[in-house]
Amino acid sequence: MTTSRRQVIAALGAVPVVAAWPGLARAQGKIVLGFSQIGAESEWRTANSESIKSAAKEAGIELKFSDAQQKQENQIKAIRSFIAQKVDVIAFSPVVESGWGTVLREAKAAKIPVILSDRAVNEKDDSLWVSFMGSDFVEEGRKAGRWLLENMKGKAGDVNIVELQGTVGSAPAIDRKKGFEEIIKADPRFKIIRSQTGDFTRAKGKEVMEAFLKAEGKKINVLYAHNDDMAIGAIQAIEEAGMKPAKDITIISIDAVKGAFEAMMAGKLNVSVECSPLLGPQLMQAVKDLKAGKTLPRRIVTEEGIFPMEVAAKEFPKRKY
Ligand code: GYE
Repeated sequence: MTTSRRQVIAALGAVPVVAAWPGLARAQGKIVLGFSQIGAESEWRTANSESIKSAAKEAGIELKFSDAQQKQENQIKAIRSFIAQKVDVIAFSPVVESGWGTVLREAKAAKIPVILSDRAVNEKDDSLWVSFMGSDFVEEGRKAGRWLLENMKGKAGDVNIVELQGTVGSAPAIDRKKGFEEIIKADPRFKIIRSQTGDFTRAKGKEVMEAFLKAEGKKINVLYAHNDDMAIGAIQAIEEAGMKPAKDITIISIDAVKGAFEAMMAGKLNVSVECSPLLGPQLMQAVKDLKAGKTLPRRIVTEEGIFPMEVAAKEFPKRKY
């Protein structure tokens, strides 16, 4: 299995693909990949779609790309249409974790292998997909928590945190909350005083932060946002309330997209934990490997770092998304 840059492969019980999907190795001509994308809710998602489209082109794979506008029902429709079109491989980024069993069984019955891209599903029967590639969201939450603990060492008294969660029921929202809480519970001074979804968008992030500020005002010491877009929306709300982002309120977010680097260089965001959307090349490699009858690792984890504002200007020119 070839991997693109900085990808670590963990082969957790590999599946014999040819035996499981007999039609595939026999397929002729250009490989057809059906991809169901969540939508265009964030800078991350836009970069992810772009990575998939350009990698498909480069790999000579015919891509049927469908945008679900953040609705699970649209993703299910798209997957059914891929099955009807008899594509070679289906890949998708599930907007939420649950509710995929029926459609995945339909794909399996049609002998079309499914790759989960970016987000996981919560289904007991793990024979319904051949591989899951993407980040470790729990670890991202832990990184955010560790940074906070380290950077609040000198502060006396309670640390009041407000949390902007991602899309309700989505893997990154569930896991980023879990990883963060796991770390901060080590110190009882750290308290999440408000937590609400901002659906991973700037507009919602701003709106919910306005409500937090109305309710808690100067009590808020820290904002933990599950993605950069919500943090950027919240920064606007904080400024409009006459407070200084990254100074009056410490701000932590996840993704490390260019918009976050710009906010850090402007001194308005303290830190962003990296989550790479550049999954296209490894997805196309996986599709080719499947077609060649190779065995895919069950889990392909993206390797990622963390960027505090102090290094933002130096790192910015190297950023690809
Ligand atoms: O962090 C967020 C996006 O699933 C990792 O979805 C992805 C998340 C990403 O909308 O910005």
